[in-house]
Amino acid sequence: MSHEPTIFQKILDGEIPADVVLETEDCLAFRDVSPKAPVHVLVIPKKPLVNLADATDEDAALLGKCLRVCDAVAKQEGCGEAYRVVANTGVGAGQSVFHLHFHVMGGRDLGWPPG
Ligand code: IU
Repeated sequence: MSHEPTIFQKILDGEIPADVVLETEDCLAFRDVSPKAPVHVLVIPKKPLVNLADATDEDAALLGKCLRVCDAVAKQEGCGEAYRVVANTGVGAGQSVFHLHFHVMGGRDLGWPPG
C-alpha cells in the first residue's frame, strides 16, 4: 500500500520550503505556518513516525532527543523557563499532520488547561 508523503516528509525531503530554526542528525525544527503564540515551532523526528502512539520502546532515545531539541529551541527563541510542548496524538486530539511533531510554544502567558 502506498501513502502520499505528509507535508512534513516533503519538508524533510526538501521538496517544499520551511523556516528552519534548528536541525540535528535526528530532528528538524521549523516555524509553524499558522503560529498560535509569538514562538511556535514544530520539532519533528526525521524518522517517519505517525505520532506518539506509533512509537515503540525502540524509539525511546529518539523521543528523548526530540525533547532535548524542544528545549534547545525554546532557549534559542528566548522563551526562558516558560514554554509549552504539545504533541497532539490522533484526530480526536487535534492531530492534522500524521508525522510526529512537538509544538513548542512560548512568548506569551499560556493558559491552562488548553482547549
Ligand atoms: P497538529 O497538532 O497536527 O494539528 O499540528 C499541525 C501543525 O502543522 C499546525 O499547527 C499547522 O499550522 C502546521 N502546519 C505547518 O506548519 N505547515 C504546513 O504546511 C501545514 C501545517 I499543512
